[in-house]
Amino acid sequence: DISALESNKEVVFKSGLFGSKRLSRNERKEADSPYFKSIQVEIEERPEGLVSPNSPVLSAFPVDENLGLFDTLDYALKKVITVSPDVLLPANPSILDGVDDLIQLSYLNEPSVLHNLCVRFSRNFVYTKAGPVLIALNPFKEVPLYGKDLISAYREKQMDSPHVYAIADAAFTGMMRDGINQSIIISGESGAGKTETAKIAMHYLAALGGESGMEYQILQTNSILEAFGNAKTSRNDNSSRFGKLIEIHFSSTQKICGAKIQTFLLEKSRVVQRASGERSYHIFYQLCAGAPPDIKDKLKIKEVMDYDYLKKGNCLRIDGVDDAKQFKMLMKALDTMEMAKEDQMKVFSILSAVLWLGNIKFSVIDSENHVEVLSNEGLTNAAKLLGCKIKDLKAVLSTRKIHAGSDHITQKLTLIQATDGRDALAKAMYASLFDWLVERINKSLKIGDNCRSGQSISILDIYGFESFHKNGFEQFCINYANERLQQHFNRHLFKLEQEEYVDDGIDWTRVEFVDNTDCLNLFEKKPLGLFSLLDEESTFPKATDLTFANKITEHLNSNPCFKAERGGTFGICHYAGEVSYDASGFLEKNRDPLHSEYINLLLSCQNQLAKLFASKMSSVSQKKSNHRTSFDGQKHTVGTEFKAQLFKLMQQLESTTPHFIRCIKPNSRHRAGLYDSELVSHQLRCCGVLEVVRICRAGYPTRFTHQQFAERYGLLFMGQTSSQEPLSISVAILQQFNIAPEMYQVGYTKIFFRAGQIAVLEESRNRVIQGIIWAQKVFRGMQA
Ligand code: AD9
Ligand code: MG
Repeated sequence: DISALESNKEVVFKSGLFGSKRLSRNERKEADSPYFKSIQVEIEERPEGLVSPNSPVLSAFPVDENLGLFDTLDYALKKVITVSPDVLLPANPSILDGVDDLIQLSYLNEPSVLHNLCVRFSRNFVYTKAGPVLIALNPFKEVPLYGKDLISAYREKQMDSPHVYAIADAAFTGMMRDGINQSIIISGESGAGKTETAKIAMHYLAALGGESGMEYQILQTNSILEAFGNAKTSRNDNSSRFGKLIEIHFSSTQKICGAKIQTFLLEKSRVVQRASGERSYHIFYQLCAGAPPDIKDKLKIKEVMDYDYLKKGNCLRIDGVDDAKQFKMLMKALDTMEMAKEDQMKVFSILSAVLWLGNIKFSVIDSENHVEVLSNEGLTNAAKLLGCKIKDLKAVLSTRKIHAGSDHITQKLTLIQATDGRDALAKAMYASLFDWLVERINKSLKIGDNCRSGQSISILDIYGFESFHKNGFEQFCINYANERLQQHFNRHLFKLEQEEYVDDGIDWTRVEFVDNTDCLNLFEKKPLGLFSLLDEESTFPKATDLTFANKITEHLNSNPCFKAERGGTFGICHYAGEVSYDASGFLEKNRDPLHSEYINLLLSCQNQLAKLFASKMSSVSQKKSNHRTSFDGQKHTVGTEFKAQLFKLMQQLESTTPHFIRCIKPNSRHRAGLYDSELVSHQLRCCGVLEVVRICRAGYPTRFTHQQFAERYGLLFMGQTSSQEPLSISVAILQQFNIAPEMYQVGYTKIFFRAGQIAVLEESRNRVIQGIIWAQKVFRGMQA
């Protein structure tokens, strides 16, 4: 801020690159100019993001005052860097270093926010508030912030520093006090700590509301869902591949009396394929490593190495994870959920069947690539586990019946068709198993009669915004979900912030919230929105991903959030940045076909779970075919169902008081103590924290009660007031310092300041205190 320079004020500088250093009066004199010729800035040397405790010092000289360019000389590195003053931003006075709540910062610029989080992170304070939002930095190590004693301390209000416990407590208190259901909405990118944060919140609520033993069951659901729904990815060794909402119900005596879990869009493609270095779902490896010999024998379970589905991705183990031990814990968790051993065996038999399906191989028999199924161990074991005839399984996997009038023609499948069909069957079985487990868990956690109060706290752990080098249908859905959540976030934060102004009676023109309606419309509008057009294209047998990309470009080009691209890709301007999507696979993933012949085969199986899954699939596919021909436009495609699920979720959340937690990943290497400012700033932007901060800038982010203000700055007051009331003193101080009337507002209980205002008072206060100390020294010297 060059204007601050020219006004010759005592200023502190901070930029994306630089740390901060306060200039003393002497340093200013040494600068030998009414303006600063030489600015000293401390640089935080960050070898690959590491915060160095010994920051080398840089000097900055204006090389061309007209251009306002600064040369900075790095004494340590003997290197001159030229920076424009635009990159220099005012830093906060040192009393604000590491504040609990970013709202307390006088200057709310990005570097200040980054600096503040970094200071706290280096002290192991991983939690910081950004107004009503809790920011949680992943420590990637055990931090002494959890446990019974701390839970009690937060419960008894002996602790008030930012924490997940404080958020969970606020939710609990709010629910009890207002009788309104609450929600804790956790977001952040993969590996940022959402799932861990959700568990920490659950532990707090379990400790508060535990009595019946159900709280223990609720905590155990995590082990089960993580075994079946989490996997090692390149970003997180324990990445959740589904979204989750858990609703915890409380009785009128404030005790947990039931819970309900809802899941969203499991990534089922992972069962059959994945990127290199990634694994399939944990449960497969746990089963192979940990199942006792009798189960292994009965269910034909072999080693991980023996399965084609598990060998893909070239990653069989996770460092520091003992799959066998995890399996024992899973069995315990299933026992806790009171799942009979018999049912557990059924679950394992499906898993084993899925794995063996992957080992089924085809041999090409003619020049048109038609295939036959090879008779191998995969085929016999899969048929045995499913309880069907080998010959039936063979037929379904390699041929298709075509109706021609009243005749049936049997057509051979090509290698690609046969492999896709086999994989679709494996994926459908796994996804059905996952849904069945969730249903089964919900039965155990059944909301009982003592739950009549209807009070609940929901915790949402949903995949964060994703932007990779290549983005597909999964990212498309995930990012759409995040747009919806962002809208919810904006609305509530604006509302809450502005309500405080209105409640305190200050003059306030409502600020409309930053709107992402355009982007949501781009997805949702009928008939010309992304989902509708995708559905339409999905019904044309001849359509391809390329014709889909062309079609949306043709119809949506005028939407400001759509960016036309060439070659089957298209861009969307999300609130968190522009993402380029590759349309390949969109149609197939949206249709998610499972041919009725597979369903019929499963229906004829002796394996009871397989049969049950098939009857569900059959009713879904019935719906699909009915609705395809109906006029209501409601299609049962993956996209449309996901959209409907989200609508329901948003409605549910809308009726609750929300509490937001934004998880941040401090580095991509999963290392403790490493703070990569660039990565953090990217996430702060993506998850809208800077937006909240921006909103605060438009408003009055600094606030003191009249009493607090009079106490802190009373010593600056030179004159006399008619009354010793805190409010009179406060107003007199404001006048003495010529604080412009538009820079503050006096409310019934508080004084509200615009960003940056308090720094002036704070520095005067420091000078006065320094003066007093100096005078005392002189006085003592005179006495001596
Ligand atoms: V994903 O979108 O599901 O891929 P999450 O859920 O955001 O992701 P997760 O909670 O799984 O991330 O955290 C990743 C890893 O960070 C964990 O396995 C822990 O090793 C580590 N972590 C996260 N939070 C904490 C914490 N509060 N304390 C210690 C943590 N370690
Ligand atoms: Mg997770």
